[in-house]
Amino acid sequence: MDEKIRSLKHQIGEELQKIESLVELEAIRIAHLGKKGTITDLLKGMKDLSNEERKEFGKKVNELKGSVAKAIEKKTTELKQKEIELEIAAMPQFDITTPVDLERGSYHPITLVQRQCETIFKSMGFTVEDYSEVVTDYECFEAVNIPKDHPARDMQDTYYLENGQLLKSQTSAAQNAILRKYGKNLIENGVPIKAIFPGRCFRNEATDATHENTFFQMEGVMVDKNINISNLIYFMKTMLSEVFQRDIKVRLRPGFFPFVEPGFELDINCLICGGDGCPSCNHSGWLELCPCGMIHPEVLKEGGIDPEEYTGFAFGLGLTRLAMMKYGIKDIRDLNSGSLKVLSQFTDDEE
Ligand code: FA5
Repeated sequence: MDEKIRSLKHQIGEELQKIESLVELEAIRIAHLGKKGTITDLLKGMKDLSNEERKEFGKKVNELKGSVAKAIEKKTTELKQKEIELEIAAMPQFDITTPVDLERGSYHPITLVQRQCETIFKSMGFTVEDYSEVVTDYECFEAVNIPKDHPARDMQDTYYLENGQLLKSQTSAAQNAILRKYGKNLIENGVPIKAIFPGRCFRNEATDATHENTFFQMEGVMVDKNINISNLIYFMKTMLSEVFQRDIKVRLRPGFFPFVEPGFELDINCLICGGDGCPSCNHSGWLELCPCGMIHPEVLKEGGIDPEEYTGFAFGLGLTRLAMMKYGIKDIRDLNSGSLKVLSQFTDDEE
């Protein structure tokens, strides 16, 4: 009987060595370990043995069963590993170091200048605010000292919605909310209000090389005790020299806006023609870029701030025009064109 066990063990070992697939392995498992398998068969011969021999034989058969099961398990792992290796070898091979020619997206030039201005102003202690594009008549006009029937309303052809609200025609629409948001901290803790708020503006205007009906502005306000025009000029100068990284000619001239007193127009020497005059500057050599001024006492009052105690400046930077000047874009309409040919040429300075 022992001989039978030994030769069966040897036979199974040889069979396991020869096979190369999981299917063959399963056949071997059934042939030897299955209900009608060779190992179960061995037990059938036990009836002719004495009790003692039977015990001994049963133990050996069980050992054989265990070692065969273990060998099959080992072979299963081996064959599975081999199958995976074959699958990998059959996959299409590629070299991950090969350079690829993927078309990269790029930021819109307005996004680029907006981000740059945000970085500049943040470094000077300003916070960046977001504001809705749909506003009320109060926010856009009344709160900034443009009452109903005021002739200044004609300066901006506004898009009105059926519900009486309007599409923001100027970022000054956020001034009142900003004064109210930070006024408490100014009054109670002496922390100056320093905020910028970029945003899209809409005006029902005829378009040309420098006018769009949808364009971006970036409003800025600073309010504290003793703020004066020299503070305003300092921040405007710093912003422009940071954006252009070179000296550019600007001029400041009186300008009328109901929410500032005094008010200024800040023009930039046209960088498309160098000031000689071209369609991009309406042949004047100058481009209106950033009107500004000292916040009107009525606007401060409406924002909950005492104009006897505090003063401040505000500016309304034309971001879209700034992008034109920075990137040498001759016609403002190219910026809203959606043309990738035009827009994909611009990259961030830091890239
Ligand atoms: C205003 O909108 C004022 N709210 C600016 C302001 C803020 C003044 C705070 C004083 C204090 P204006 O309408 O001039 O002003 O527009 C400001 C700037 O936005 C312009 O100088 C120009 O650069 C840009 N801008 C105005 N209209 C257009 C347009 N149709 N297309 C492109 N840019 C425009």
